[in-house]
Amino acid sequence: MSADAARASRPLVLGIDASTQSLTALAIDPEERAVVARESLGYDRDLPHWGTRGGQLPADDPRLGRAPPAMWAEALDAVLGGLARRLADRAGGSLASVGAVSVAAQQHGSVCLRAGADRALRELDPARPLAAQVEPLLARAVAPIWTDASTGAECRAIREALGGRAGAARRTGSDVFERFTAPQIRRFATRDPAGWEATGTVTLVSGFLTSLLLGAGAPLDHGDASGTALMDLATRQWLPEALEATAPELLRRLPPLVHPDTVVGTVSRFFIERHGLAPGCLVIAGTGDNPASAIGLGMVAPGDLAVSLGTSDTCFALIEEGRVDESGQAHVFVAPTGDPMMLLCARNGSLARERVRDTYGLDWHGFARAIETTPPGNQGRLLLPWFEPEIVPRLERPWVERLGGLDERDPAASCRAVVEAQMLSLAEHARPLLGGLPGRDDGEPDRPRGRMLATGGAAANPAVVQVIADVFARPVEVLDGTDAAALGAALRATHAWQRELGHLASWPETTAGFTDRAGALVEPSPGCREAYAPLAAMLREALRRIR
Ligand code: XUL
Repeated sequence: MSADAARASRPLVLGIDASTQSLTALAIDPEERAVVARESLGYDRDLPHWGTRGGQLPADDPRLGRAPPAMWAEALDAVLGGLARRLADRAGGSLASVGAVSVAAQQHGSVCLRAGADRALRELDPARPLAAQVEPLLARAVAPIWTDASTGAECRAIREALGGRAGAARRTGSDVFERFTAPQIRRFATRDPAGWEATGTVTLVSGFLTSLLLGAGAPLDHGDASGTALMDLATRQWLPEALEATAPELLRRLPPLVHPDTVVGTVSRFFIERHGLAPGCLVIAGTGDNPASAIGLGMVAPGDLAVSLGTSDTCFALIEEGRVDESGQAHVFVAPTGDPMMLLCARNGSLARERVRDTYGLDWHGFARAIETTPPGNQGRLLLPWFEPEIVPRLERPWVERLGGLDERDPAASCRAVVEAQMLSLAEHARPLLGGLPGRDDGEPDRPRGRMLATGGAAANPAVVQVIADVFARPVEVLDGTDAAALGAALRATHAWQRELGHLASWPETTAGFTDRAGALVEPSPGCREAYAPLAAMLREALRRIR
């Protein structure tokens, strides 16, 4: 056997990420620690007959966020076909070498399947496309997704049943948010009782796609279930008070809950005959894209923290057991390691940076220069960056304000001021869950900390990364997170598969070689804690005033 052929027949693992706008599959070789094939499809561009824009269906009401689940099924079918061809091009490889597969997907979205869908899934015809066979199984042709903001009234009702913001956060890990699954189910069951009656199973996007792979109803993992507002974070069981406040006879419609590291079965005949997967290929419980990304970025120990700078900025971290944010801004989900993880999502990310950059007619290079020519802490000046309504902090209306005498005619100070305000806001809102951040007043001693990562488009800008290191007072590694969720899914599948084979690989052993640092560590500047304490206090004061 040639070296190429030998490599092509080595066991592979598959990770699939169904994100808002695209579906991506990665095949990895866990032994060689390499991604061996990638296939990706964008819904708008590659499946235009569904009529989506940005992966969702256009709607007159801007608060609605909807997508057709049958489109995700078609994407899965197409991407696996494409991936099989790519592997064949690689010295005759095939999906038959795949030992395990797992799905990551956009969080919170709910898919309603008709009673009896289980049997139909088992009997899918491999000679026919998947989407056409899945469509009749849907009790609701569209799924609400995480961009939906139409459920304010439903959130209030469920929040009240859970004892208000703090009560909801204590019980479920988060306050009840519009995009979370429980208020979405409540809205559907109330407005379309016949549709609810016809629903045999209500599952998440990750659970839906995992069910397709299994040819049977798949359990949900604790990670994705923690974004439903229906799971008791302490016991990791469905929470009776939340079920009752959401919809009648909900429990019998919900899948069972499992630890993220669970093998839930093997792939169905459809995928064996249509795409050439092996009969014994294991299916690992699916999870949300954020928990999967944590693994895909190599965040495997409590204290590991990442800031991802994109259209929206997110900050996530593995945290200690038992912490929640009773003010209801930050979420606590369950990470694939089983540890709790914090997630903060700020909408005014690159948009706000671009607004300020464009005001002064700069390009990104000029924006970086502006930051470099001003000192950390910006001599006490800050620019509140909420050009659009914000998620964290919760703001229904835009709020842009220059503080500490920041002069509009000063481009350099303004560029630094917007980035510092964004990072300070993330740090400030992470504080109840992390402790030990600049300007803290919780009196906690410094504890040993893990890795801190920066990823996403703006992390390519060294001046911005330096601000992150300074504000968080931690050395920062820059990582390319483009396929973090799909890679995380593949690494989760690897971990669970090895466990099934009796190899108890640790998480650092599983991720090593895939998520290691590429570049140099960016160290915090000397004196940054002192420089940011007054700004952190100024931001806290502004937040009190705004609320
Ligand atoms: C997280 C959230 C989004 C989606 C995006 O709470 O709503 O990050 O998971 O795919």
